[in-house]
Amino acid sequence: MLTTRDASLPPAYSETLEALSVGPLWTALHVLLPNERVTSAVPHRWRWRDLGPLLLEAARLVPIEQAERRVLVLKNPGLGGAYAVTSTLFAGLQIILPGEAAPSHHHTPAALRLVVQGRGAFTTVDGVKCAMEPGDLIITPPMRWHDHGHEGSEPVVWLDGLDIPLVRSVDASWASKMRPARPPSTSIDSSQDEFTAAGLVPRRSRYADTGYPQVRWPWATVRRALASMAAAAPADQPVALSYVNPKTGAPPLPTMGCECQWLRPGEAPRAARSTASAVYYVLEGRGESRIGDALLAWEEGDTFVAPPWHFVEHRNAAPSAPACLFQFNDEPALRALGLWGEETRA
Ligand code: GTQ
Ligand code: FE2
Repeated sequence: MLTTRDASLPPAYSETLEALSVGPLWTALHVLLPNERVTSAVPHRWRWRDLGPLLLEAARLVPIEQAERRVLVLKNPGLGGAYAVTSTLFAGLQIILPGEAAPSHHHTPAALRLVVQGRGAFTTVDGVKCAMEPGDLIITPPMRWHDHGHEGSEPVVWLDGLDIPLVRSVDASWASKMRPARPPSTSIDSSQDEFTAAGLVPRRSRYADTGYPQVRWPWATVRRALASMAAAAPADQPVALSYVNPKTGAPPLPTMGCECQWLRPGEAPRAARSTASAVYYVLEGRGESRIGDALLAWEEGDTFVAPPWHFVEHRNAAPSAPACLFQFNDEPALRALGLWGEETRA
């Protein structure tokens, strides 16, 4: 807590300061500039086993017309009830039923989605139709129109990641009014024709140049790449891939980065910490992660969060199966601000 009044000063002096909207720095200096990095966010895990049934119930209770986006928001227990999973990031689980449509809008916060369950839904990003298969990553960059539809026969759930708390902290959050979703102008996205192989980019794209040539990364492609790497890498070398803009090598979004890590049976890579915060989603397998002093067990479909500057150490607990962890983080934002740093445990 910030102390704004020095009790040793004459009360009249303090009152004058307050009346003039002025405060002493000396009572607050070490809160503003602490000697240790601090965050109120805590490590936490949300189980799919708990949230899956609640999402289905939300789908029964809340019409899509009313909700516009039917999302259960993951609230970090340390952040006082805020709709924030860390001080910078928002995470939520969204559910859509067959035949439903979530109307189109655009906004200054960047968004990404990682498909959790079900087939047949799609997200349209600036007219580009992105199929949603379990494990797929889809981005909706700042100010790009997007809506969601569903042509399949089972509920579809995905994890939404946005930079809403970060954008709000600089008073830059804004969204357009909703408008009804329009039919997409494409039947596929560029991950299906122009970006199907690493190291190859189209000489000339048939898609509009928005600065985001790829907006979908199919899980089938990512998994194949991870499996190849895992088969070849020595046991002491971690297997992880970063999602990038294939034309520039930059992170997929200006503020958020995404990675996928493959843990071989029994593998537990060296603990590391960074000034970034990250939200993890368990694509496959089961294991546990030590985050700071907390030990979080996880299995497929679970989501968990690592606050900034907490040592993170994952372990695949299965004797023979791999474990795959997706993460999104605020590393690009921190790098852009000159605030990024990391260390591995000695
Ligand atoms: O699907 O467009 O979880 O705009 C939060 C804000 C989802 C969305 C969220 C959004 C969306
Ligand atoms: Fe949105």
